[in-house]
Amino acid sequence: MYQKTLKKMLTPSRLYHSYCVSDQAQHLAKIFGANEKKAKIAGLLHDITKSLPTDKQLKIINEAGFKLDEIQRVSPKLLHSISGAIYIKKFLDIKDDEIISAIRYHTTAKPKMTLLEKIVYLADYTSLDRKFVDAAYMREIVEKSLDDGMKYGLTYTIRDLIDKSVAIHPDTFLAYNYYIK
Ligand code: DGI
Ligand code: FE
Ligand code: FE
Repeated sequence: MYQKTLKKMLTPSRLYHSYCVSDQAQHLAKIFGANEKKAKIAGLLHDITKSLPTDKQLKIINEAGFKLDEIQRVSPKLLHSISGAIYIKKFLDIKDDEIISAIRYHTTAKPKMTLLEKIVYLADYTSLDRKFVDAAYMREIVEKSLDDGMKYGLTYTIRDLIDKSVAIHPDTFLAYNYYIK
């Protein structure tokens, strides 16, 4: 599914990551009773524009009439979730708003996420290709509770962003405030 597009769009390591996230998203969908097919597709396509240079991503975003906010304009890593959501709708003819939204918010997260949005966000952290120290521990948390997983993932992300001295997007800290409760 979407193999040609994925191979054309992604570097080999990003392609491998996408397959791993797809598997993990399907696994989590099975545990939590979400739509497994949608989870599989959203996982597969979540980073579809990640290997594109920034100028190409900006072109996709601008042509769709999407206005970037102040933080998005200075944070290249935030662009691929926006350009990815536009890309799958425009070029892959995906009409499912749940899949589109799961890709749109897979990097920052946001408050009150849907089951599929949480699954894609967390599959991205807990896929088998993730080797960071906490990945195995986080895999255990996530299989018990997606909301505990969100709390853990957002805490980890915000710490990491502070360590790197980069801007924290409002969606990220609003999600953090929502899920630490
Ligand atoms: O695309 P992946 O690498 O698989 O994972 P991702 O989509 O979660 O992207 C992670 C990157 O996004 C990581 O370098 C941190 C960055 N990021 C996440 N939230 C924010 C952010 N960067 C900024 N500047 N602000 C955020 O709120
Ligand atoms: Fe990503
Ligand atoms: Fe990813």
